[in-house]
Amino acid sequence: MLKIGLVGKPNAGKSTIYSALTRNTVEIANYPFTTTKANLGIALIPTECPEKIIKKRCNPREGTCINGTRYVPLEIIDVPGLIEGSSEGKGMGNEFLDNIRDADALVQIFDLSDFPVNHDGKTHGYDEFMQIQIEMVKWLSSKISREWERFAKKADASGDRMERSLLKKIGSMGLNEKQIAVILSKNSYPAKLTLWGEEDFEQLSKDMLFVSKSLVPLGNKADLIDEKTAYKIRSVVDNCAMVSGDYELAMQKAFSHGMISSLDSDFEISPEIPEKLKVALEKMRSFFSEKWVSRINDFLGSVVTDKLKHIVVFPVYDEGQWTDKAGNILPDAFLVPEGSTALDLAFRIHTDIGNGFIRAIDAKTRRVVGKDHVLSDGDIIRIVAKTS
Ligand SMILES: Nc1nc2c(ncn2[C@@H]2O[C@H](COP(=O)(O)OP(=O)(O)OP(=O)(O)O)[C@@H](O)[C@H]2O)c(=O)[nH]1
Ligand SMILES: [Mg+2]
Repeated sequence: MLKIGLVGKPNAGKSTIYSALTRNTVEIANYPFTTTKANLGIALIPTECPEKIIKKRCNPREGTCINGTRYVPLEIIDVPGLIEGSSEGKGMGNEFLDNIRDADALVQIFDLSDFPVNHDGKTHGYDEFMQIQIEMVKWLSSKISREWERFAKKADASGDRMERSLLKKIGSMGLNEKQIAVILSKNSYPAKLTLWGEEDFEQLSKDMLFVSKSLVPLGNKADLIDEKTAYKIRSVVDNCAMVSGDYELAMQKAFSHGMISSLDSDFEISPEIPEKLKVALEKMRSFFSEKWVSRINDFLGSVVTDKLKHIVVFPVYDEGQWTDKAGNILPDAFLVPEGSTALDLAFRIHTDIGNGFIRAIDAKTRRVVGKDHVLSDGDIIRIVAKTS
Protein backbone atom coordinates (compact mmCIF):
# COMPACT_ATOMS: atom_id res chain seq x y z
CA MET A 1 0.00 0.00 0.00
CA LEU A 2 1.24 3.52 -0.72
CA LYS A 3 2.40 5.37 2.33
CA ILE A 4 2.58 9.12 2.81
CA GLY A 5 4.40 10.71 5.73
CA LEU A 6 3.44 14.03 7.30
CA VAL A 7 6.49 15.92 8.53
CA GLY A 8 7.16 19.44 9.72
CA LYS A 9 8.00 21.57 12.68
CA PRO A 10 6.14 21.08 15.97
CA ASN A 11 2.71 22.67 16.21
CA ALA A 12 2.30 23.05 12.42
CA GLY A 13 -0.83 20.92 12.53
CA LYS A 14 0.43 17.51 11.40
CA SER A 15 -1.80 15.60 13.80
CA THR A 16 -4.80 17.76 12.90
CA ILE A 17 -4.34 16.97 9.20
CA TYR A 18 -3.64 13.32 9.97
CA SER A 19 -6.85 13.16 11.94
CA ALA A 20 -8.88 14.86 9.22
CA LEU A 21 -7.48 12.48 6.59
CA THR A 22 -7.85 9.25 8.54
CA ARG A 23 -10.79 10.11 10.84
CA ASN A 24 -8.67 8.78 13.70
CA THR A 25 -8.77 10.68 16.95
CA VAL A 26 -5.31 11.68 18.15
CA GLU A 27 -3.86 14.16 20.58
CA ILE A 28 -3.87 17.69 19.19
CA ALA A 29 -2.68 20.59 21.29
CA ASN A 30 -1.28 24.04 21.05
CA TYR A 31 2.19 23.22 22.28
CA PRO A 32 5.20 21.62 20.60
CA PHE A 33 5.94 17.89 20.76
CA THR A 34 2.37 16.90 21.50
CA THR A 35 2.93 13.82 19.37
CA THR A 36 5.73 11.68 20.73
CA LYS A 37 5.08 8.45 18.84
CA ALA A 38 4.14 8.23 15.17
CA ASN A 39 0.46 7.73 14.37
CA LEU A 40 -0.34 5.38 11.52
CA GLY A 41 -3.72 5.36 9.81
CA ILE A 42 -5.58 4.84 6.57
CA ALA A 43 -6.86 7.61 4.29
CA LEU A 44 -9.08 7.08 1.27
CA ILE A 45 -8.61 8.75 -2.08
CA PRO A 46 -11.47 9.04 -4.53
CA THR A 47 -11.40 7.58 -8.03
CA GLU A 48 -14.05 6.71 -10.57
CA CYS A 49 -15.41 3.19 -10.11
CA PRO A 50 -16.05 1.10 -13.24
CA GLU A 51 -19.15 -0.34 -11.51
CA LYS A 52 -21.01 2.40 -13.39
CA ILE A 53 -20.21 0.68 -16.67
CA ILE A 54 -21.75 -2.65 -15.73
CA LYS A 55 -24.49 -1.04 -13.66
CA LYS A 56 -23.94 -3.38 -10.74
CA ARG A 57 -22.73 -2.47 -7.28
CA CYS A 58 -19.13 -3.39 -6.52
CA ASN A 59 -17.93 -5.24 -3.42
CA PRO A 60 -14.69 -3.56 -2.28
CA ARG A 61 -12.46 -5.71 -0.11
CA GLU A 62 -10.71 -2.58 1.17
CA GLY A 63 -11.88 1.02 1.22
CA THR A 64 -15.41 1.74 0.08
CA CYS A 65 -17.54 2.88 -2.86
CA ILE A 66 -20.17 5.60 -2.68
CA ASN A 67 -22.34 6.50 -5.68
CA GLY A 68 -19.82 5.28 -8.21
CA THR A 69 -16.84 6.87 -6.50
CA ARG A 70 -14.40 4.27 -5.33
CA TYR A 71 -12.29 5.21 -2.31
CA VAL A 72 -8.88 3.57 -2.43
CA PRO A 73 -6.90 3.25 0.78
CA LEU A 74 -3.39 4.47 1.44
CA GLU A 75 -1.37 4.78 4.61
CA ILE A 76 -0.73 8.06 6.36
CA ILE A 77 1.91 8.48 9.01
CA ASP A 78 2.02 11.43 11.39
CA VAL A 79 5.75 11.74 12.05
CA PRO A 80 6.67 13.50 15.28
CA GLY A 81 9.50 15.73 16.28
CA LEU A 82 11.52 17.35 13.58
CA ILE A 83 13.32 20.43 14.75
CA GLU A 84 16.44 22.40 14.11
CA GLY A 85 19.26 20.27 15.51
CA SER A 86 17.61 16.92 14.78
CA SER A 87 20.65 15.94 12.75
CA GLU A 88 22.76 16.32 15.89
CA GLY A 89 20.46 14.04 17.82
CA LYS A 90 18.09 16.65 19.28
CA GLY A 91 14.39 15.92 19.14
CA MET A 92 13.61 12.50 17.78
CA GLY A 93 16.21 12.13 15.06
CA ASN A 94 16.63 8.39 14.81
CA GLU A 95 13.00 7.54 15.15
CA PHE A 96 12.37 10.04 12.42
CA LEU A 97 14.29 7.95 9.91
CA ASP A 98 12.53 4.79 11.01
CA ASN A 99 9.27 6.52 10.30
CA ILE A 100 10.05 7.95 6.89
CA ARG A 101 12.01 4.94 5.59
CA ASP A 102 9.14 3.25 3.83
CA ALA A 103 7.15 6.38 2.99
CA ASP A 104 6.62 6.89 -0.75
CA ALA A 105 6.09 10.61 -0.32
CA LEU A 106 6.60 13.17 2.41
CA VAL A 107 4.33 16.14 2.94
CA GLN A 108 6.01 19.03 4.70
CA ILE A 109 3.32 20.79 6.66
CA PHE A 110 3.98 24.37 7.66
CA ASP A 111 2.01 27.00 9.51
CA LEU A 112 0.88 29.72 7.09
CA SER A 113 0.15 32.17 9.91
CA ASP A 114 3.82 31.90 10.86
CA PHE A 115 4.78 33.09 7.48
CA PRO A 116 4.16 36.80 7.00
CA VAL A 117 6.16 37.58 3.88
CA ASN A 118 8.23 40.76 3.76
CA HIS A 119 8.96 42.57 0.55
CA ASP A 120 12.16 40.52 0.19
CA GLY A 121 10.31 37.25 0.73
CA LYS A 122 12.63 36.34 3.60
CA THR A 123 11.04 36.00 7.00
CA HIS A 124 11.41 34.03 10.17
CA GLY A 125 8.69 31.65 9.03
CA TYR A 126 10.41 31.11 5.71
CA ASP A 127 13.74 30.48 7.43
CA GLU A 128 12.14 27.88 9.65
CA PHE A 129 10.44 26.26 6.69
CA MET A 130 13.78 25.95 4.91
CA GLN A 131 15.49 24.91 8.11
CA ILE A 132 13.40 21.75 8.30
CA GLN A 133 14.52 20.82 4.79
CA ILE A 134 18.15 21.64 5.57
CA GLU A 135 17.88 19.57 8.72
CA MET A 136 16.58 16.55 6.85
CA VAL A 137 19.32 16.85 4.22
CA LYS A 138 22.05 17.27 6.84
CA TRP A 139 20.79 14.35 8.73
CA LEU A 140 20.56 11.98 5.77
CA SER A 141 23.99 13.18 4.72
CA SER A 142 25.48 12.28 8.07
CA LYS A 143 24.00 8.79 7.78
CA ILE A 144 25.45 8.31 4.30
CA SER A 145 28.92 9.55 5.17
CA ARG A 146 29.28 7.16 8.10
CA GLU A 147 32.04 4.63 7.31
CA TRP A 148 31.99 5.76 3.71
CA GLU A 149 35.64 5.13 2.91
CA ARG A 150 35.57 1.45 3.72
CA PHE A 151 32.29 1.01 1.88
CA ALA A 152 33.50 2.95 -1.20
CA LYS A 153 36.78 1.04 -1.54
CA LYS A 154 35.01 -2.28 -1.42
CA ALA A 155 32.29 -1.13 -3.83
CA ASP A 156 34.73 0.28 -6.41
CA ALA A 157 36.80 -2.90 -6.27
CA SER A 158 33.73 -5.08 -6.81
CA GLY A 159 33.08 -3.64 -10.28
CA ASP A 160 29.33 -3.58 -9.61
CA ARG A 161 27.17 -0.90 -11.20
CA MET A 162 27.03 2.18 -8.99
CA GLU A 163 23.31 1.90 -8.28
CA ARG A 164 23.81 -1.68 -7.13
CA SER A 165 26.63 -0.66 -4.81
CA LEU A 166 24.74 2.31 -3.42
CA LEU A 167 21.76 0.11 -2.73
CA LYS A 168 23.83 -1.47 0.03
CA LYS A 169 24.42 1.94 1.53
CA ILE A 170 21.08 3.68 1.14
CA GLY A 171 18.69 0.80 0.51
CA SER A 172 17.94 0.77 4.22
CA MET A 173 16.56 4.30 3.83
CA GLY A 174 13.82 2.93 1.63
CA LEU A 175 15.24 3.33 -1.89
CA ASN A 176 15.37 0.68 -4.59
CA GLU A 177 17.91 0.24 -7.37
CA LYS A 178 15.72 1.88 -10.00
CA GLN A 179 15.21 4.99 -7.86
CA ILE A 180 18.94 5.22 -7.22
CA ALA A 181 19.64 4.99 -10.96
CA VAL A 182 17.22 7.87 -11.57
CA ILE A 183 18.97 9.97 -8.94
CA LEU A 184 22.42 9.24 -10.39
CA SER A 185 21.26 10.35 -13.82
CA LYS A 186 19.99 13.70 -12.48
CA ASN A 187 23.30 15.11 -11.32
CA SER A 188 26.94 14.65 -12.12
CA TYR A 189 28.28 12.47 -9.36
CA PRO A 190 31.93 11.32 -9.42
CA ALA A 191 32.32 8.07 -11.37
CA LYS A 192 34.11 6.33 -8.52
CA LEU A 193 32.58 6.13 -5.06
CA THR A 194 35.99 6.64 -3.46
CA LEU A 195 36.02 10.14 -5.01
CA TRP A 196 32.78 11.21 -3.37
CA GLY A 197 32.88 13.96 -0.74
CA GLU A 198 30.61 16.02 1.52
CA GLU A 199 29.01 17.89 -1.38
CA ASP A 200 28.05 14.65 -3.07
CA PHE A 201 26.56 13.22 0.11
CA GLU A 202 24.52 16.37 0.43
CA GLN A 203 23.39 16.30 -3.18
CA LEU A 204 22.46 12.64 -2.83
CA SER A 205 20.43 13.44 0.29
CA LYS A 206 18.63 16.26 -1.51
CA ASP A 207 17.83 14.00 -4.42
CA MET A 208 16.65 11.30 -2.06
CA LEU A 209 14.22 13.74 -0.46
CA PHE A 210 12.98 15.64 -3.47
CA VAL A 211 13.21 12.98 -6.18
CA SER A 212 12.67 9.65 -4.43
CA LYS A 213 10.60 10.77 -1.47
CA SER A 214 8.77 13.51 -3.39
CA LEU A 215 8.86 16.05 -0.58
CA VAL A 216 5.80 18.26 -1.12
CA PRO A 217 5.04 21.40 0.92
CA LEU A 218 1.56 21.96 2.31
CA GLY A 219 0.52 25.21 4.00
CA ASN A 220 -1.83 24.70 6.94
CA LYS A 221 -3.97 27.12 9.02
CA ALA A 222 -5.11 28.90 5.85
CA ASP A 223 -8.10 30.11 7.89
CA LEU A 224 -5.72 32.51 9.63
CA ILE A 225 -4.50 34.33 6.52
CA ASP A 226 -6.08 36.29 3.66
CA GLU A 227 -5.85 35.86 -0.08
CA LYS A 228 -3.19 38.53 -0.55
CA THR A 229 -0.88 36.87 1.97
CA ALA A 230 -1.60 33.51 0.34
CA TYR A 231 -0.30 34.69 -3.02
CA LYS A 232 2.74 36.28 -1.44
CA ILE A 233 3.59 33.01 0.28
CA ARG A 234 3.06 31.11 -2.96
CA SER A 235 5.60 33.31 -4.64
CA VAL A 236 8.26 31.99 -2.26
CA VAL A 237 7.02 28.42 -1.64
CA ASP A 238 6.40 27.48 -5.23
CA ASN A 239 2.68 27.03 -5.83
CA CYS A 240 2.11 25.15 -2.60
CA ALA A 241 -1.39 23.98 -1.70
CA MET A 242 -3.08 25.68 1.26
CA VAL A 243 -5.54 23.99 3.60
CA SER A 244 -7.12 24.25 7.01
CA GLY A 245 -6.90 21.12 9.11
CA ASP A 246 -9.04 22.76 11.79
CA TYR A 247 -11.89 23.58 9.43
CA GLU A 248 -11.73 20.11 7.85
CA LEU A 249 -12.17 18.56 11.30
CA ALA A 250 -14.93 20.99 12.22
CA MET A 251 -16.76 20.16 9.02
CA GLN A 252 -16.54 16.43 9.70
CA LYS A 253 -17.95 17.01 13.16
CA ALA A 254 -20.77 19.19 11.86
CA PHE A 255 -21.60 16.55 9.24
CA SER A 256 -21.64 13.72 11.76
CA HIS A 257 -24.09 15.77 13.87
CA GLY A 258 -26.34 16.34 10.89
CA MET A 259 -25.71 20.09 10.82
CA ILE A 260 -24.57 20.15 7.19
CA SER A 261 -25.71 18.21 4.15
CA SER A 262 -22.34 16.91 2.91
CA LEU A 263 -18.59 17.17 3.17
CA ASP A 264 -18.42 18.98 -0.18
CA SER A 265 -17.34 22.62 -0.12
CA ASP A 266 -20.84 23.79 -1.09
CA PHE A 267 -22.66 22.02 1.74
CA GLU A 268 -26.11 23.12 2.83
CA ILE A 269 -26.63 24.17 6.42
CA SER A 270 -29.50 22.66 8.40
CA PRO A 271 -32.05 25.37 9.26
CA GLU A 272 -32.58 23.93 12.73
CA ILE A 273 -29.27 24.82 14.30
CA PRO A 274 -28.53 27.84 16.56
CA GLU A 275 -27.73 31.13 14.84
CA LYS A 276 -24.19 31.29 16.22
CA LEU A 277 -23.27 27.93 14.73
CA LYS A 278 -24.91 28.86 11.47
CA VAL A 279 -22.70 31.94 11.22
CA ALA A 280 -19.59 29.85 11.92
CA LEU A 281 -20.55 27.29 9.29
CA GLU A 282 -21.29 30.00 6.75
CA LYS A 283 -17.85 31.44 7.36
CA MET A 284 -16.39 28.00 6.78
CA ARG A 285 -18.34 27.55 3.56
CA SER A 286 -17.21 30.86 2.18
CA PHE A 287 -13.62 29.99 3.15
CA PHE A 288 -13.77 26.73 1.21
CA SER A 289 -15.18 28.51 -1.83
CA GLU A 290 -11.99 30.61 -2.10
CA LYS A 291 -9.95 29.71 -5.17
CA TRP A 292 -6.64 29.62 -3.31
CA VAL A 293 -7.87 27.14 -0.70
CA SER A 294 -7.61 23.37 -1.26
CA ARG A 295 -9.44 20.49 0.37
CA ILE A 296 -7.09 18.03 2.01
CA ASN A 297 -8.47 15.00 0.19
CA ASP A 298 -8.02 16.68 -3.17
CA PHE A 299 -4.50 17.59 -2.17
CA LEU A 300 -3.80 13.98 -1.22
CA GLY A 301 -5.24 12.79 -4.54
CA SER A 302 -2.94 15.18 -6.39
CA VAL A 303 0.10 13.86 -4.52
CA VAL A 304 -0.80 10.34 -5.65
CA THR A 305 -1.51 11.18 -9.29
CA ASP A 306 0.78 14.14 -10.02
CA LYS A 307 3.73 13.55 -7.72
CA LEU A 308 3.79 9.80 -7.24
CA LYS A 309 2.32 9.25 -10.69
CA HIS A 310 0.13 6.33 -9.73
CA ILE A 311 -2.95 5.00 -11.48
CA VAL A 312 -5.75 2.72 -10.28
CA VAL A 313 -6.28 -0.72 -11.80
CA PHE A 314 -8.82 -3.39 -10.99
CA PRO A 315 -7.68 -7.02 -11.15
CA VAL A 316 -10.47 -9.58 -11.64
CA TYR A 317 -10.70 -13.34 -12.10
CA ASP A 318 -13.71 -13.41 -14.41
CA GLU A 319 -13.29 -11.00 -17.33
CA GLY A 320 -16.95 -11.29 -18.29
CA GLN A 321 -18.53 -10.61 -14.90
CA TRP A 322 -15.66 -8.51 -13.48
CA THR A 323 -15.59 -10.63 -10.36
CA ASP A 324 -13.20 -12.68 -8.27
CA LYS A 325 -13.60 -16.45 -7.88
CA ALA A 326 -16.24 -15.96 -5.20
CA GLY A 327 -18.36 -13.70 -7.38
CA ASN A 328 -17.46 -10.40 -5.72
CA ILE A 329 -17.69 -7.56 -8.23
CA LEU A 330 -14.51 -5.52 -8.71
CA PRO A 331 -13.19 -6.53 -5.29
CA ASP A 332 -9.75 -4.92 -5.60
CA ALA A 333 -8.54 -1.49 -6.65
CA PHE A 334 -4.75 -1.24 -6.73
CA LEU A 335 -2.69 1.91 -6.92
CA VAL A 336 0.25 1.12 -9.22
CA PRO A 337 2.97 3.33 -10.74
CA GLU A 338 2.26 4.73 -14.20
CA GLY A 339 3.98 2.54 -16.76
CA SER A 340 3.27 -0.66 -14.84
CA THR A 341 2.76 -3.69 -17.07
CA ALA A 342 0.40 -6.64 -16.90
CA LEU A 343 3.29 -8.67 -15.49
CA ASP A 344 3.92 -6.06 -12.77
CA LEU A 345 0.27 -6.34 -11.78
CA ALA A 346 0.55 -10.15 -11.71
CA PHE A 347 3.47 -9.92 -9.29
CA ARG A 348 1.57 -7.36 -7.24
CA ILE A 349 -1.30 -9.84 -6.85
CA HIS A 350 0.98 -12.71 -5.88
CA THR A 351 4.52 -13.88 -6.63
CA ASP A 352 3.12 -17.20 -7.88
CA ILE A 353 0.79 -15.40 -10.29
CA GLY A 354 3.75 -13.38 -11.56
CA ASN A 355 5.96 -16.44 -11.99
CA GLY A 356 3.20 -18.41 -13.69
CA PHE A 357 2.06 -15.56 -15.97
CA ILE A 358 0.65 -16.80 -19.29
CA ARG A 359 -1.38 -13.87 -20.62
CA ALA A 360 -3.68 -11.10 -19.47
CA ILE A 361 -7.10 -10.03 -20.67
CA ASP A 362 -8.32 -6.46 -20.77
CA ALA A 363 -11.82 -6.99 -19.39
CA LYS A 364 -13.22 -3.80 -20.92
CA THR A 365 -12.23 -4.67 -24.49
CA ARG A 366 -11.85 -8.47 -24.02
CA ARG A 367 -8.52 -8.20 -25.79
CA VAL A 368 -5.74 -10.60 -24.88
CA VAL A 369 -2.54 -8.77 -23.98
CA GLY A 370 0.98 -9.88 -23.17
CA LYS A 371 3.18 -9.38 -20.16
CA ASP A 372 4.64 -6.12 -21.46
CA HIS A 373 1.26 -4.50 -21.98
CA VAL A 374 1.29 -1.11 -20.24
CA LEU A 375 -1.74 -0.53 -18.01
CA SER A 376 -3.95 2.56 -18.10
CA ASP A 377 -5.86 4.26 -15.32
CA GLY A 378 -9.14 2.46 -14.66
CA ASP A 379 -8.14 -0.76 -16.45
CA ILE A 380 -9.85 -3.98 -15.44
CA ILE A 381 -7.47 -6.87 -15.96
CA ARG A 382 -7.65 -10.62 -15.71
CA ILE A 383 -4.33 -12.39 -15.34
CA VAL A 384 -4.19 -15.95 -16.64
CA ALA A 385 -1.44 -17.84 -14.85
CA LYS A 386 -0.21 -21.35 -14.40
CA THR A 387 -0.12 -22.15 -10.72
CA SER A 388 1.34 -25.25 -9.20
N1 LIG B 1 -6.36 28.07 13.18
C1 LIG B 1 -5.92 26.84 12.94
N2 LIG B 1 -5.34 26.13 13.89
C2 LIG B 1 -4.90 24.88 13.60
C3 LIG B 1 -5.07 24.30 12.32
N3 LIG B 1 -4.55 23.06 12.33
C4 LIG B 1 -4.06 22.87 13.58
N4 LIG B 1 -4.28 23.95 14.35
C5 LIG B 1 -3.92 24.12 15.77
O1 LIG B 1 -2.51 24.08 15.90
C6 LIG B 1 -2.15 23.44 17.11
C7 LIG B 1 -1.18 22.30 16.83
O2 LIG B 1 -1.82 21.30 16.09
P1 LIG B 1 -1.29 19.79 16.08
O3 LIG B 1 -2.07 19.07 15.06
O4 LIG B 1 -1.25 19.23 17.44
O5 LIG B 1 0.20 20.05 15.56
P2 LIG B 1 1.41 19.00 15.34
O6 LIG B 1 2.14 19.45 14.12
O7 LIG B 1 0.89 17.61 15.32
O8 LIG B 1 2.29 19.28 16.62
P3 LIG B 1 3.34 18.29 17.39
O9 LIG B 1 2.70 16.96 17.55
O10 LIG B 1 3.54 18.99 18.66
O11 LIG B 1 4.56 18.25 16.52
C8 LIG B 1 -3.45 22.99 17.76
O12 LIG B 1 -3.85 23.95 18.71
C9 LIG B 1 -4.42 22.95 16.60
O13 LIG B 1 -5.77 23.13 16.97
C10 LIG B 1 -5.74 25.08 11.31
O14 LIG B 1 -5.94 24.67 10.17
N5 LIG B 1 -6.13 26.33 11.69
MG1 LIG C 1 1.21 16.09 16.58
